[in-house]
This record gives sequence, structure tokens and C-alpha cells, in this order.
Amino acid sequence: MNDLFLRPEHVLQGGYFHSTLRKLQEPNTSIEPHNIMYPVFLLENEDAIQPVGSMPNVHRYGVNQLIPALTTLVDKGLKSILIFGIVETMPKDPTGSSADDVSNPVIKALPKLRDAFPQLLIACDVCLCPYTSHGHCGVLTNTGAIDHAASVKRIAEVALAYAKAGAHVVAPSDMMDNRIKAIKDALISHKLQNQVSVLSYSCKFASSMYGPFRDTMKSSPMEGDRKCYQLPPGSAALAARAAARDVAEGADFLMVKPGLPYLDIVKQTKDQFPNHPLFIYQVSGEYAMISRSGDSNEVQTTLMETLTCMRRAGADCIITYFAPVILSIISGKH
Ligand code: PB1
Repeated sequence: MNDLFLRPEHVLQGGYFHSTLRKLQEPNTSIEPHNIMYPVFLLENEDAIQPVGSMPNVHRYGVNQLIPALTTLVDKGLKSILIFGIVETMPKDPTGSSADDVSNPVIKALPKLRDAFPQLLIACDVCLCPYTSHGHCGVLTNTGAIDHAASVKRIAEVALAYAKAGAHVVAPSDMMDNRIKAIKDALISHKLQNQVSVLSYSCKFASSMYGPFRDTMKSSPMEGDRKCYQLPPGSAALAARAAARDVAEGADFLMVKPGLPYLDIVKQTKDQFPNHPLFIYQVSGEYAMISRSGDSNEVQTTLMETLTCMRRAGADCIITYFAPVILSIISGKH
């Protein structure tokens, strides 16, 4: 062998043969409870609990069932949740008026959750699609296009309602231009700007991986699709411009969604805005894929590798339906 292969700088394996040496060379990839946010589905019926067929081990809860379920997870270290309201008896109409109705399950549950879990960070998804008759995330014109001004007004109203009810974080997943500024303005005018954060779904793509969620929420568009307000999967440029728009409008945190297929966008966004906490939403389709990737041990190994890669790409927090599994792994409590 010529001497090229014997040069000391080409001998790497002496630097990572030991697990501690490997850990030393995986900076900022640890998975701790504060790196995980647990999405939960909240029903009108306060005593109900319903399994989600398309998402193994995921349930839809009434608040009286959610509290004991979260108690177990808080004991294992859970630090934050993201609430999605589901209405089955309340009306769905063109402006999503049930979204901020006093009877909305999210608004009714927030004080109870804040009381039950004083230390838990409670975020609320803000969108119209679970509440609109047409299933879109905004208000439509009479020609079926997005009515930008009406949509932004409604999203800000809903975000303010959740903030007033006790949300620590409001997370607009609608993707409408300028809703971040409208939400911030509403929080400021109600003296809530220093008590409520805005987590923007800034880089959210028109993905095919939301199917199980839409099935669970019954939130698919009645007609058309969301391609005119969610980002085209092939555009890193629009993702960069959307993140810049939301930072300029006052977003406290940014998000890339879905996660694994978009890790290049995660790195791009973290490089573009290193001082803004960056969330990844590991969506329902990703959850379903990994859940079916093997036996429970193989699923856990694949899951933790995926989370490590998400953290390596720049994610500070991962929104994941696997939170119960992850907490069991990192807490050692099963
Ligand atoms: O897990 C998931 O699939 C999340 C889906 C996501 C929730 N924020 C949205 C995607 C969609 O249905 O277009 C809901 C939009 N408000």
C-alpha cells in the first residue's frame, strides 16, 4: 500500500470507537423533553376518548379524558402540547365561526388544562379548516378564491380568543400572508404581547402526508386543494421568503412542515434565521410510515434516528405524535 493510506490524518476510527467519543461528535442532537411538543386532538364531548384508526396509539380526547392521559406524560417529563379542536355538533360555516365560539372545546378546556398543569406549555393550533363548511383554512370569496383580508381578520380573531382563554402559544397553520402581523397587533392591542408567543407554521408545504390528520379532523377541503396557500414542495425560495415574511411580521418561532422530506429546508431556515427557535412538525403521514416500519424495537430505533437527524438539521423542537414513546425512552419510565 502506498503511504497515502498510512497518513495519520486519514485514520478517523480512533476518534469514535467509544460511545462517549461518538456523543462528543454529535453536537446539538440530544433529545430532551423540551425538544418535544405533543399534538393532541380535543373533542366537544368532554368524557369521550376515541382511537384514530389511521394513526396507531393516537386518540381523540374530551378534556376529562385528556387530563389523566397528560398526567401520565407530564410525570414522564412532557413539557409542551399543541391542541387541535374538533367539532362534531357545532356548526361549520363559511367563516368558521365555531373556531372562537365560547362553546369551542379548545376555549372551554384551556382554563382546566392551565389549572391541572401549571408548568405545561400550552400551544393552540389556529386555523379555520376544522370549522369551515368548505374545509379551507381561510375565508373564500364568492368565486371560491381565498379572501385575504377576511381570512387574516378571522385568523387574528381566533388567535386572540385562544390567547384570552389561556394559551401560552398561538400557532397559525393557515399559511395566509400577513396573518402574523395581524395576530401580533391583536395581542398588543389587548396587552397580551408579553404573555403569548406566536409560533408560525412559516414553511408549510402542500404535502400529501397530511392524510391521516385530515381523516381524524374531518378537515379536508370540500373542493379544490390548498396549493394556493401552502408552499409548493419544490420551492426552497418560497420557503425562504415565507420565513423572512413571518420574521419581519414578528413571529417568535418558525416551523418547517412536514419534517423528514424537508430537512434541507430545515437547515436553510436555521442558517437564514439562527436566532429564531425552529420547530419541525413530524406530520401524520410520517407518523404512519414510521409506525409501520417494523416491530416496536425497530420503530423506536428508526424514530430516534429520525429525531437525531431533525436536530442535526437545525430543529430546536419537534412536534410529534410519538411524544409518549419518546418520553418513555428518554425517561426510562414505561
Ligand atoms: O399531522 C398532520 O398531518 C398535520 C396537518 C396540519 C395540521 N397543522 C394541517 C395540514 C392540512 O390538513 O393541510 C392542517 C391545516 N390547518
